[in-house]
Amino acid sequence: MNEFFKTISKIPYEGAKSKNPLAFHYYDANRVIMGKPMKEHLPFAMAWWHNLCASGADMFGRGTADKAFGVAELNTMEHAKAKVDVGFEFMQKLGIEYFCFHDVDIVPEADDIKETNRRLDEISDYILEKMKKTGIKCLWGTANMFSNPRFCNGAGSSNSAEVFAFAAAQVKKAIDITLKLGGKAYLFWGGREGYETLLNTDVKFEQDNIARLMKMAVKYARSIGFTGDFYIEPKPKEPMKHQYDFDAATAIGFLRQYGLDKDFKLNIEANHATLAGHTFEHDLRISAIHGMLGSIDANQGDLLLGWDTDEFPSNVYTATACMYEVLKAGGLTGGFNFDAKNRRPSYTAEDMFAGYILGMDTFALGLIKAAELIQDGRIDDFISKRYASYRETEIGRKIIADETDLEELFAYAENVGTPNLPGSGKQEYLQSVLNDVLFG
Ligand code: XLS
Ligand code: NI
Ligand code: NI
Repeated sequence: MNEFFKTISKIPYEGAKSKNPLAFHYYDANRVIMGKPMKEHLPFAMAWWHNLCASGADMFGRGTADKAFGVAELNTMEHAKAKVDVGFEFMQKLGIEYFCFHDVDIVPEADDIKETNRRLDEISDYILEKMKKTGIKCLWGTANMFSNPRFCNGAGSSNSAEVFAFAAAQVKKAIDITLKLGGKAYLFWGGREGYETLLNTDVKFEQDNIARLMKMAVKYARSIGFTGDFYIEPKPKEPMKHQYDFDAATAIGFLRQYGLDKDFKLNIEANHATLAGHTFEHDLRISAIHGMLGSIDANQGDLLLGWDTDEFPSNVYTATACMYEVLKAGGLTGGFNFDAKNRRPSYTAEDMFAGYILGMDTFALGLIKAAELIQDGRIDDFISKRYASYRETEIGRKIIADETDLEELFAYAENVGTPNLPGSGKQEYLQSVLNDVLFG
């Protein structure tokens, strides 16, 4: 295999003082934090689609980045193989151990599904060889059921039974390939599983059908020996106005309603949480308390814009809050997939590395600071004391032991007459604690 990034060698860790743009400043793979090396806390993954396919095209102009990777004809199997070569070189140089893919990222889709499936068999053999040589693994696979025009009304939620059948066929093949590549999980992001107007939509029918497709996927995958998790990746809008998997809480309700909660967990994407009007850490916490925090799409949005900008994460406050949730949850069974792309004017090969270095360093800093915050203990201590009245008073103990009722609490309140205020929330003090840990 020819080296593609000839001027870039393996990215070293050089520490925060280094001015080398092609070095890690915080991500030190083997540094032990809370008993585990950084690389185990942070199983990073490369997103095939942004890194190897997207060229920066938007609705106002064509791409700026050359993702031909030296191949004369785009969207050929030769091009698909060049992406594999370049992708594995890229991951090796960054020390990234996982990748995530959609079916149509790894091969060009043909008009006839039989030919697409043949191409998928061919490319997955090629990928598998590279995986064996490098030790790089698959985090999750998925089927792209939103780009092709047949999915304009959704996939599982389509009004057309024929489209539903094609969605099912793609899911089957994508599960086959994910299993073949040893993927840890299989993901559903319901890109067009939503609607624009109730004037043409039967919401209940569509949701029932999405669940049918997911149940078939679980049944089939288990029958061929796939033991990994399934994921739903919630997103509130874009491309559809109303998306059925609005946020973590909505997706959890859906999974429970249809009895899918034993097989599924959530893949939380930072930019999707903020589009839903939540912080990233909110959706992580909601997933974690339900035992459904599976994996993370690590990126960030722009709060001044109303769409999914998929930026490389640079915000250390957010990364710290995220890693605090992850550490408290005991780590991820999945990983951190950089569902992120360079800004359109950052179109060079070096920019591809700069994006990942920024993202990996930001999460490394977040991990270091989250561990310090936990070791500092002031936040945990404050939260514990804030609820102390349920442990330290008789009435509190009765409430949480489910040993009281409205009549008794009514009598209690009448007896007290006027309650004490519940104690200061001390938000400003706690924000100072966070700043002390981050910058002190
Ligand atoms: C789009 C989603 C998508 C999923 C995979 O907004 O983030 O990239 O992660 O289909
Ligand atoms: Ni997204
Ligand atoms: Ni995503």
